[in-house]
Amino acid sequence: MRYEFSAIEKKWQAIWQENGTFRTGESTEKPKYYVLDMFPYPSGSGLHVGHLEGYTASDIIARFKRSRGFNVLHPMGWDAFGLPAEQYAIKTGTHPKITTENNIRSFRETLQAMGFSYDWSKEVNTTDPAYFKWTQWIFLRLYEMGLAYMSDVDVNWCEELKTVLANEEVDEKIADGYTVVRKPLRQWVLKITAYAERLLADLDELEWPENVKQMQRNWIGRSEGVEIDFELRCHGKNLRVYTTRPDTLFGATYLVVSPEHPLAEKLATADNLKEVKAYISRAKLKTELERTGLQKDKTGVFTGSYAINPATGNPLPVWISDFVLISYGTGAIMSVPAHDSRDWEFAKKFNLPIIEVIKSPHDVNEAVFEGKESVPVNSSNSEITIDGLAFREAFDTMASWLEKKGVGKRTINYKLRDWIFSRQRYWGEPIPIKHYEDGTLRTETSLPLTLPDVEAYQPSETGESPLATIHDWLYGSDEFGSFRRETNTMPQWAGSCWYYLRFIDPENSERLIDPEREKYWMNVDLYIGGAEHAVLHLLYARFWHKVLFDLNVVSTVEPFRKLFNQGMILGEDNEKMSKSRGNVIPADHVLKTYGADAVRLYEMFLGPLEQVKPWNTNGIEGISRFLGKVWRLVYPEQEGNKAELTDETMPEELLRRLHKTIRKVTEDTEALKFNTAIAEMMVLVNELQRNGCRNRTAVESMILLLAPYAPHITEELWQATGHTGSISNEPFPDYIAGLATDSVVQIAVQVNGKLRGTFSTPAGTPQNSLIETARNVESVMKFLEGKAIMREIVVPDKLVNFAVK
Ligand code: ANZ
Repeated sequence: MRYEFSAIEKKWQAIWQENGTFRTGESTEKPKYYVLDMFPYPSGSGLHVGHLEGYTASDIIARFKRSRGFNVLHPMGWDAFGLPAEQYAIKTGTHPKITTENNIRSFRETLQAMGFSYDWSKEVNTTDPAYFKWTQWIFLRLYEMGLAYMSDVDVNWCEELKTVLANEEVDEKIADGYTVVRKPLRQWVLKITAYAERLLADLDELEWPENVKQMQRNWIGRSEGVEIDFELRCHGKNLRVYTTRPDTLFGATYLVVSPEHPLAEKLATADNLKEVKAYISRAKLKTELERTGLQKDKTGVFTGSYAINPATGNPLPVWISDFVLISYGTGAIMSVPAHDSRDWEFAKKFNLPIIEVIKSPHDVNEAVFEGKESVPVNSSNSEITIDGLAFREAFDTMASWLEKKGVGKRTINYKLRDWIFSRQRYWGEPIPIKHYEDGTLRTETSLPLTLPDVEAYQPSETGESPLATIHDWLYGSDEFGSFRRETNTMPQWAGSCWYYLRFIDPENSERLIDPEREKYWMNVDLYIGGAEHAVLHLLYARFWHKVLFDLNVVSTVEPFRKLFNQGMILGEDNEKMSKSRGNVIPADHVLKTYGADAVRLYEMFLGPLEQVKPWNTNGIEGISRFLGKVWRLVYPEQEGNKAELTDETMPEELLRRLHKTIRKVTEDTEALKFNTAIAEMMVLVNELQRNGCRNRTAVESMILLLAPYAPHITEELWQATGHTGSISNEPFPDYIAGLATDSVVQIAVQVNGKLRGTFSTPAGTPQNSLIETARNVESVMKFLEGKAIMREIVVPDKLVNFAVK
């Protein structure tokens, strides 16, 4: 019989659906395993082969864990609020709900055609009022806890999209060609900074890729420093700066404040006022990136005022420059041009003094010397000296001296900023807050607060959301008076901050999640997704999770125990797949041509899961041939009957090969090393075929090993070999340890760490006899002659090393 993937795949997908094969078990007696994908945004362009990579990986794990006796939760849903559906609505007038529904249908079909073993009864959709009721509920808890507040903030305003962007989104939008400017707007802000320390500390415990943890650490950006007061001459006031380098105080030769600093204009003396004012208004027009970017040309203006350096007693000129940000530290700095490159450039441009205070290998007037490796010099006064001290000691000595004098205070600063949480959009969760005429705010009493229908989706020029035009929805009154609803909606990140919880209990209308279920299922054991979410989504979700922990809604402090980033699949041209490049390989197309099992196997065989790798259509043909060989283990002839499987004994070598394969596939699958597991199965299939093997255990074991990878063909063959019931309910095969090792191993013999010979020996040969044989290997003997053997080091089955003198 021929292998007709298309009929077979459809047949089994229908059976799985009908029988609810992948329904999550209700029993809490089994150990649980929660394996989660980063759920997709259902875009209009559909899924491409890149999307399927991570989903295939998580599906293999889900199926593997089921066959290892776990109760597995493997759900799927839709992160469906967001800009593209709204942009499409602006262009076509189609309600984003309609677009979203259509896209979801097409996404779901593709995922089902891949044979993914999702429990579809747990599907969630962030735009469903039954879902976002709870997103709004969380917002109200944040509000009550003082973690959601309104503030006039300088926002990142995107001119073309007419909306505010999060700091985290700015770079990407600028790269896409949008214009982003700073502009003050009244916004909802979430106080993620209150959780900075916990977000940082708890990273250590997570089984996440080190680079992702590091990116989060950098984003949080904890720094230890000192705030130092410089007494302003003629003002009777202090100017407070933040520095991480109090050890360089003796080298501070001028001070700089941000243009937004409350003292900036006040510091201007009459002579300088005009220029200062002009500078301050020019700075407003620049974006943060333009100000802090690596642009060489520093700008600035002298205020005319001076402040006293507490270490030297010298008056230092106070400047204004836009490279100092108001949002960090105190918005003012002490400049140490000898040892900070920005300060150095500024000093060169405006001819300010440069004083070496860290021993430098070159003249600091010629080039800056940064870093903390060297020691302080020129750093003494009548009360203190830090000359010659190492950084830490110099820092502490100086900090303590400043504190004792009452002009300094140790502080910790974070780069992390509070999260600007409102968007001037239609297609998002309405923020459930009412504004009363007297200026008070109250929370909506009945959730969900749903979106009204609107005629036009375009945000207004003033930056208000289209909701502001729907008067029926907008205005109302209750016992507290007349109110106007909040017209901002939540950003796209909101729904994905907690969706992993809703999958556990999607139908619950009473609570966000049932506490018993939460205790059983959390944490997520394995979370698979793209590295592009290293900071944004993963940081926001961790923040909300910690808030929910504080509210006793969840019992764990972190949501995702283990994270795995799949490497991107590039187009055949080695470039990132994108519509504009025209190199996108749509999932539906390859599915039709090669079938789900081949696509699944092929994507996993492309290379290590975490690596970036190009698609290569030729490679998939090889996988199809492999599936053909598997098929012929049971159906050896194209037109003929099934093979008779027997209990014939297998040759020793083949038996060992079988058990080695089971062991390797078990271990590699567990470790998400799918490419090497597949390679091992290919070897076994070749060997079985070469030996014309009809042994039932061998053939059935091979089918069981392949089942998580290629679920359709293996179901079909499982049935063909006389079984009823789904192969998905079968346990993964076990190996016999004694048979799963090599029968003969190669031992390397070294003398003083250099390879001098090898020999073969049965696996498990005891140490003494390994040493004995090694000593007598001819090529080794001459290196031992006349030498005293001080020590033998043995790695069983691998190596003997003689340390000689
Ligand atoms: C003196 C000094 C000497 C500094 C030196 C650095 C090197 P991190 O480590 O990132 O926290 N700084 C402080 N506030 C600033 C602001 N609002 N805008 C721009 N720069 C600011 O950076 C802390 C350092 O960045 C501080 O330490 C300060 O410069 C600068 F050899 O003070 B330093």
